[in-house]
Amino acid sequence: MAARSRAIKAPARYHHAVDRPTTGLLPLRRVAWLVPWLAACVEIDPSYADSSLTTTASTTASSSGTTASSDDASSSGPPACDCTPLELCEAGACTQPARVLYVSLDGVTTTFGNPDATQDVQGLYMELAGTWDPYGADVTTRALLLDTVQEQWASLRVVVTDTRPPAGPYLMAVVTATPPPATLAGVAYVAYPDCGDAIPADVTFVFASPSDGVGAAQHASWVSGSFGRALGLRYNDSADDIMGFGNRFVDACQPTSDGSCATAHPELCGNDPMQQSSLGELAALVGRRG
Ligand SMILES: [Ca+2]
Repeated sequence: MAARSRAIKAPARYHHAVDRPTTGLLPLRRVAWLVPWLAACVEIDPSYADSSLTTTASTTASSSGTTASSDDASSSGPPACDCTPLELCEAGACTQPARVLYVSLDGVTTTFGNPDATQDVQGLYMELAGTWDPYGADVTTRALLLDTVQEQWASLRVVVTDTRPPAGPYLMAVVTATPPPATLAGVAYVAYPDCGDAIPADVTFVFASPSDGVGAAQHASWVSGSFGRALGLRYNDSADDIMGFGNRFVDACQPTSDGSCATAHPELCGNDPMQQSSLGELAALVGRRG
């Protein structure tokens, strides 16, 4: 079992930090809190067993269950498909995504163990076993969150949904208005740095509320960042990149800022294991949409 590590995601222009305690699950070390007026902008990466999580699907598609998946929305693109909400539309045909990213917004009760999103089992911290309130947003805010996450993954072969898929594997981000436990105070999201994406059904936590003053768009970047960690992405200090302080996955090599694991595809960046292209890594893992 890997040593636990955690990363702290700080607001823009501030550095997140990663530290790697050498002992087991507890206690956590307190994360530095850098911007008091901004709500939790800290991310923690525990490093014992867990799996992947998935992100959203299109808001309307997943909620209504009647419309096709997300990428047929544009009027001038390829022919629309009559796909199920958990399919992609690629070149006019319905295809199976490489990953399903489930954004859990309606509350959940989790247990601690070998991670399995389908069973609400998280392997992050024992303190994260319990009942978590819904995100609690109105329809518009909820749609903004989901649409933003979907846009952030739009070029990749994933489906993002806020409706729990009937079967796994899928990743799950628990977005909850419940504050984190005291040992995780100030944390924005918690995810396991799943180097090489060894875990297929990660569970991550995003501590966010529509009333926290941060905004659904920023919450979306936390959700996507947590999924990025669950798929093995490392952090950087980019102002643009979700794995830094931005709101999109950047398709360019950038120096990483944490030592959680080697870059999975260093060949994308001149065989430099300390460089990472966030979008390039994700594309290498799940593919780009056709
Ligand atoms: Ca994973």
